[in-house]
Amino acid sequence: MPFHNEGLNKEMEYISRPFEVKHITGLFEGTDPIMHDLAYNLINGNHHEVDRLTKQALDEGYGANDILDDGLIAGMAIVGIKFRDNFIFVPEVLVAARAMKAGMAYIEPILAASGIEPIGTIIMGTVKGDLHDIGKNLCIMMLRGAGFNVHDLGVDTKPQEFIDAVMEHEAGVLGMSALLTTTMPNMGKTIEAFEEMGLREGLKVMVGGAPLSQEFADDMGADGYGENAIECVDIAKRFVGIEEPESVPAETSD
Ligand code: B12
Repeated sequence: MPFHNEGLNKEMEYISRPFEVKHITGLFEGTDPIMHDLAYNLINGNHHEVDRLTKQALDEGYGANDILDDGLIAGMAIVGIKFRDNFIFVPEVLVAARAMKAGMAYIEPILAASGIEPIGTIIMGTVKGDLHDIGKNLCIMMLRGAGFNVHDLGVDTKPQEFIDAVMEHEAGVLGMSALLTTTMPNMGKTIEAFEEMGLREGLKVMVGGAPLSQEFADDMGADGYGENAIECVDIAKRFVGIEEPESVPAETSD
């Protein structure tokens, strides 16, 4: 088994797609044991351990960016795959998110101070009339983990609020979530509002939520539709010109 941490070696057994095994192995290859420990504890939601190990790694001289990439994000990549493949469910993802947050509490201020550029700025919100936010929050957590600067507008977001936020933060990507068939049309109305203001050009719009489909997304003029948080990250990366192995469709890659 390739890694120092026995638990992490076991986690690899959940990854079946060959290109993903290669990708994840690549993330950990050549990295130090403390990164494997960090990733393993993040995957399993041990936020006290992630807190302790992140601090220890910083004290030992590891860079904030290396801890983020080699420990936290690498661990979160496995969480995403386990979630997509139904090995874990929402509660486990939320505890992993809490663990990620524990590590990010040390990392974020350092990165902010060092001026490392985020890979893109995204506005995310659940549309008007809709109070569901668990899926949106998972997407945001994964997007932040992937290096995006995400502004969360919360739930029940009116078209004008999306417009104001996109303008204020000069965001290139807008993500909308809807869980109710009655609120899904508010995504289309928001896109129309951007068009009416002459702000649609140059903005990439992605949509998601359990009742949505690619067809619905196409009909209302969205640029991308994602079925889960992994796809959300893949779409956002594509929008900013980054292609990842995760983008390879499952049926062509197995
Ligand atoms: C939890 C829940 C609630 C909670 C919400 C808590 C919260 N903070 O979110 C509460 C109790 C508040 C609630 C209220 C209601 N709910 Co409710 N709720 C659910 C439930 C059980 C789970 C939703 C969920 O969190 N799923 C888990 C997450 C992880 O999945 P997800 O949201 O789909 O997100 C993933 C993807 O869709 C995607 N994604 C999501 N957003 C985005 C965005 C982008 C850009 C991209 C790319 C991807 C993406 O990635 C996510 C992660 O993988 C669903 C049933 C179900 N199984 O879906 C009903 C459900 C959505 N609710 C329903 C209803 C009817 C209601 C109420 C109207 C009930 C009532 N009579 O009051 C109210 C409406 C309140 C309102 N105005 O919004 C119905 C909707 C039916 C319909 N066809 O419209 C459902 C389907 C239940 C049912 N079978 O009847 N609900």
